[in-house]
Amino acid sequence: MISETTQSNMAKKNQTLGEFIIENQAEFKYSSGELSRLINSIRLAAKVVNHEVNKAGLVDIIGAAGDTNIQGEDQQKLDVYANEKFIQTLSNRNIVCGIGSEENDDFIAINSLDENNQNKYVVLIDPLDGSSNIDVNVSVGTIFSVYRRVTPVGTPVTIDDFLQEGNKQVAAGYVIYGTSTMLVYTTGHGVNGFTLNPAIGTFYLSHPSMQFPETGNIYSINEGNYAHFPQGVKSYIKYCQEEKEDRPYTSRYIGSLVSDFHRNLIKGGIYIYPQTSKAPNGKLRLLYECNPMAFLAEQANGLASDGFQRILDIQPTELHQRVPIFCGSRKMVEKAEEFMKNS
Ligand code: P6P
Repeated sequence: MISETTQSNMAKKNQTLGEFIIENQAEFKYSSGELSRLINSIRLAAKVVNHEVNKAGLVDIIGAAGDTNIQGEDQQKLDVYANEKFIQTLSNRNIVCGIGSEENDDFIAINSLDENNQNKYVVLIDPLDGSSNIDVNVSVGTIFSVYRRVTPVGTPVTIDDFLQEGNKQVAAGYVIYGTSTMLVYTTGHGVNGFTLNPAIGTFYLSHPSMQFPETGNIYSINEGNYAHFPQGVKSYIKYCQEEKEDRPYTSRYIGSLVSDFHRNLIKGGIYIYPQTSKAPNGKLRLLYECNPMAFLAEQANGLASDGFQRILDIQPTELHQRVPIFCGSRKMVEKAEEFMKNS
């Protein structure tokens, strides 16, 4: 006997992203269709970037970044290209009043001189995370985070609109350009995954109501930095490697946050980028890497902390600040936090 929930999820499978957005629009308490239009603009940019990312392997034919391709067009670095495409589509829909990006030192104000600018949302993006993997044909991703502005509508957007705690996000998600291209996002009502059918350029609901398994046996961390890790992380790694009833765990590290997170979300696991003696705040950025992944993790019944406190409760102080992150299956994050606290 299939449960009602499974039946409803099965019924939803193969729904298109467009249908899903319309059907769930009412769930979003501010909804006047703006958030839906925002997600739609991310969908469009994801398809455009996907097309270029998948061509990257043909660089020898179409020209490397900085050269001109066979059409005589300037070949751009893919992360620059992705950044431009997401900024362009987000700016064109008259929904967003500001964008913060890993690729831009300062935030970008959209139509800020127009006092009729009624746009209510700001977006933070890592347009192509893990882009160094492109040359070796490893999956990469786009990460996005959405807030309602805190300054009055119709006034210029300020840094305060971006420096909001992660628990104020109204939407967050990622695009993973892998063996298939997926858009995985939340608006605070669970996490849903959509797979692109490139033949017709449509995203279909392939992973409804995604949830982290409560525990798992995969740990993702760059063990090359072992000598520089805090003692709690060193002890947790040794715990993962012990010969016990449920261990040793498997070590899997792709070097692409979106890919490691996505695999752990499906199979169970923990991703850790801790502080080190060389990088006292870790490497990952709070606003457009850790906060969106933490929102997704918690919406998928997982956890995300800096080893001591909830990522989503950290008060940001600057646009590109870094924080340590431990995120994934609930019981695995709790165990790692235990080692951090005891050390
Ligand atoms: P390291 C990619 O540059 C990234 O931001 C994440 O996607 C990835 O998990 C991490 O950095 C890899 O960093 O220092 O292990 O090469």
